[in-house]
Amino acid sequence: MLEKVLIANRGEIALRILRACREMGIKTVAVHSTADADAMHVRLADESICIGPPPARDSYLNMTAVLSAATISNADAIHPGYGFLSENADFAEMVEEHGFTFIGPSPDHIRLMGDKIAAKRAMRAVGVPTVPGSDDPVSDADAAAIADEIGYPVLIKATAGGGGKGMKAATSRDELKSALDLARAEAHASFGNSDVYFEKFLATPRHIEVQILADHHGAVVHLGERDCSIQRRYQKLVEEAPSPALNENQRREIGRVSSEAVRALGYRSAGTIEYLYEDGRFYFIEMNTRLQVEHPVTEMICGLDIVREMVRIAGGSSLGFTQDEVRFSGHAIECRINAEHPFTFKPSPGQVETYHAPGGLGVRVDSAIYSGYKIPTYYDSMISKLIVHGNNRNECLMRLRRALAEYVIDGIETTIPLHQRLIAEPAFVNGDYHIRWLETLVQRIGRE
Ligand code: MV4
Repeated sequence: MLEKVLIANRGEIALRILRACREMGIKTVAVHSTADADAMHVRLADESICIGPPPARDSYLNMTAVLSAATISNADAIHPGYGFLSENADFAEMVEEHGFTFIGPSPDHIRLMGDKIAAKRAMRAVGVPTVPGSDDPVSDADAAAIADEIGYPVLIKATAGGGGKGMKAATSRDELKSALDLARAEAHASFGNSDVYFEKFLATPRHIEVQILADHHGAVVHLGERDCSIQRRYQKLVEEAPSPALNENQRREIGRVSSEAVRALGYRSAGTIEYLYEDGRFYFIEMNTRLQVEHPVTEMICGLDIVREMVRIAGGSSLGFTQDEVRFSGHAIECRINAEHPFTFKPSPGQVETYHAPGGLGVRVDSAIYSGYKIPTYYDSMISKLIVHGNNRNECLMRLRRALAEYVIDGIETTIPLHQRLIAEPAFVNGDYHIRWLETLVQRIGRE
């Protein structure tokens, strides 16, 4: 069993991992930049080590600094959280070469899923439906013929992509050349690789993802799906589980297909299979080989601790339960609260004056802020996740409305008023939304 875990992250996810470790009797080591000397994860950890100056590339992304901290503190394992080094296959490899356990999947699986065409091919080979498309890098010479075959509108995606960078739609042959040039330029600038592939463009799909856990001994379970369609510029704002769009048959099918694929690929640890869902059909787009921001909605409906399972799996333990023993109960919604103006999204760093988090039955707050905390400008603007559980979606919404009203964060602007507005919208109340819906709501608010 692991005795000491170094947490290579900051903010709420560092606390989340620290709490899981503490419950398991595992010692924790926090790392931090000089900007985070007063951060909550540093205060709560058993030990802490400063790994560099404020910019992430000089601290949280500095692999040598993180590995040195693990050596100095005599940690057994490293949990990367999300973001930063969490999906860096070279880092996972270095961690293991230095004799530490990487709390996550194998470097090979991280690498495979980082290459979007390779991931898509691998998934299709194990029976997962994918969006119709080229499945190979497209050359300038073949572009028009391939687009004609797929049929417009066509979406051009970067092979090395993810998160929407280097993605461009073309609605006709006239637009293809300029969209292709733009996509290649953006892909080159973002990833140093201008390879792109084509897919049929789905106009208003939902974004539905399936949470998986797999151990070193061949056991795989899925923990159901999350609907993450409420997003703006590829940043999710609200996630819920289960998806209001799926019926029980579709739910069983997407879960079964996802677990079988993960079993066939020999994947281990926690992972998420992302799909687009439109007109009753789902299509694989990407697999995330990390713990995700929105994992709590899944925990709330199945009563499991995903971080604890990741740590147990990394330590070599078997999953202690089977698919039949996973029991789903009720509904959960997460609101990501950012230090931003609620309607213009302008960042609002600064000092938190009064802080009072909501509580009571079915309310969970994952946050690392406190009264008097000064939010650094260097990192992500997400300062809290409010997660609410109810016996059904309606009860969950009533409780969420109550919890948002109770939440006090003074001294900075936050996105709480946007969440209050959003959950009052009839389309949201009815579960009738897709990946473009929030953008239209924001435009509507802008005109008011
Ligand atoms: C798509 C798509 C429509 N059609 N692929 C965005 C980032 C990357 N993860 C995949 N993405 C999309 N791929 C086809 N063939 C629309 C998106 C997309 C999206 C997907 C999931 C969540 C939010 C999104 C927002 C805009 C576009």
